[in-house]
Amino acid sequence: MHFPAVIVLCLFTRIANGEVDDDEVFQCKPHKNFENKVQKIVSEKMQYTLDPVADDVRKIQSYMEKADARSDQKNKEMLNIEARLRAVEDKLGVKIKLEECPKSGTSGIYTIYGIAYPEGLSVYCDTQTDGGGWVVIQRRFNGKLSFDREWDQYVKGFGTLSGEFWLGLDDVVTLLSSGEFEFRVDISDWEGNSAYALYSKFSMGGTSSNYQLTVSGYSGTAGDSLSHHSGMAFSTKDRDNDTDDDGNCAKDLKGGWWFTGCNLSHLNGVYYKGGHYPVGLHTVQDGASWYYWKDTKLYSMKTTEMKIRLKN
Ligand SMILES: [Ca+2]
Repeated sequence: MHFPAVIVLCLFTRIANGEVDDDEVFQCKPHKNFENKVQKIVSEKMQYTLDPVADDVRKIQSYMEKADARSDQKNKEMLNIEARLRAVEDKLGVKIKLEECPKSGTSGIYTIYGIAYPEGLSVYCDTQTDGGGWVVIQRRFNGKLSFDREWDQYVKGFGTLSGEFWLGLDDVVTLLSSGEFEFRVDISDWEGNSAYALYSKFSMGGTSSNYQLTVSGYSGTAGDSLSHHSGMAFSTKDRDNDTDDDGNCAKDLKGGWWFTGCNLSHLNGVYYKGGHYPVGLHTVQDGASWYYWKDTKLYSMKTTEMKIRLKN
């Protein structure tokens, strides 16, 4: 694996250009002469000398070689590399941005780069809401995509970024690992109203915890319908991790979520056009719901977006 070298080159390229560029020379491919490449970028594009950070660059290179040589130590070495990168940032007086969506321009599909994605990850970015910079992890707006899916699909993601989608738990966990994130939900109903819920803290455990959710620090207009689910593992119809000993919430409610036994929110529920669905016809409350906004679980949202943003 060569991605540590790739990461550093990408990051310095981003420093030099102010953003990711399409310069073929620095398209995140491994380079043998790392120090010279960095020097070239820094001196030509930034008009800086590498001297203040030369030792750091050499140490990063050393860490990269060690990480390459001992894959079992990879994670630890990568932490060292990241620490060194932070030191380089401090000395250059330039902030290296990781895992971020643009904070202006048009919302849509972008490629973001970072420690775990040296060659980039395609995501849908919300560049406008509350200052932009949001990586959208779930988006629904027409009901064409079924969210009644099994564990593996929720882990890997499904749908298309240009349409409705679920980014995937693994990618979300990886993105979250690069720093502290805030979380936002934007929802709208079928009468033209919209609301949001913002959480100042949002994190998720990995696969060994069944993607356990930690969320707090609510503000917004939609009401806090997610803190209730903090501490819960993710469940799908084929992986019942809820607290209902008798039932299977994800199976009954037709979508994956961090169910208790069962829910105050479930944005992956059934997309009922028109919003309301009658009691009696459906014996369970399986709509795409956000309880404290609509004061009833029997209402399915017209649009939903779940998004994360790196905190400054
Ligand atoms: Ca159960």
